[in-house]
Amino acid sequence: MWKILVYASAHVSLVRTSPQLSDSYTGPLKETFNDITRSLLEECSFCAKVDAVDIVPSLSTKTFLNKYAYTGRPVLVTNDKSFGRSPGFDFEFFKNLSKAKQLKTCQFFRYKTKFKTLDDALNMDQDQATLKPGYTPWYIGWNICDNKTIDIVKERIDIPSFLPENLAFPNSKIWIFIGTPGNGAPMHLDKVKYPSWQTQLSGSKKWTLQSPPKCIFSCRKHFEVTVHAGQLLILDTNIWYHQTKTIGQNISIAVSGEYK
Ligand SMILES: O=C(O)CCC(=O)C(=O)O
Ligand SMILES: [Fe+2]
Repeated sequence: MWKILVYASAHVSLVRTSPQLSDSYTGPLKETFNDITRSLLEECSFCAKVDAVDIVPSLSTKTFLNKYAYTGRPVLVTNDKSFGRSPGFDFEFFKNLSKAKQLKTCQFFRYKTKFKTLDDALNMDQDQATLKPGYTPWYIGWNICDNKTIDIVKERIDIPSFLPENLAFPNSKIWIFIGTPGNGAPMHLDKVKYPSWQTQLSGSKKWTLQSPPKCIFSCRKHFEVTVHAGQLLILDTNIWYHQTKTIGQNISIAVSGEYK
């Protein structure tokens, strides 16, 4: 059986434009081949027609639901009307929540920093937090999953205007990513339950997206898109490999949630 599989998968790589064995051949090899090809085509259909990340000024709920929400097609929205409700949503805000013991998290990403916990990170040296010359660079992320904290934070969040409220926050989690220029998250694939939106609240961040290696013959491999303050990205982080890097001079702050 393994021989058949090896043989069949070798052929999958060779026949991208004609994914069928000769019509005159029937038998187990053809079935296996067709199964593998069909499942690869299905699994790669989300990226097969993506030439670049779509960039649109705004989205209606209808377009969001029909074209992007569940197709895996990423989109950058540059001028969504939700933006601007949360001017005080910054490092100090989280630092104060942390001091008041109101910031409960389920997951903390320290990335390249040495901070052991989110409280440690938010308690960093003031010069480091405010990017004074000579500061040590940092980039961190975390997930707020405590309902009380979520309610406090939600009041200040810019949920995309086109996202129906009953689809937002299916699992009551909010993600925050903050850091200094030149830093970000390494290339990875997530295992969260749903696709995500992420709003850039300040600074700018370059995203690099990659389609899965198994889609090498169906999809473009590499995409880049820069998200500036006031813009938001819709991305299924479970199917797109992704990496980020803060660019420009300012601290990058972004808030993210899933939708079902
Ligand atoms: O914003 C970032 O730097 C990383 C975000 C990320 O990995 C995610 O939303 O899954
Ligand atoms: Fe991620």
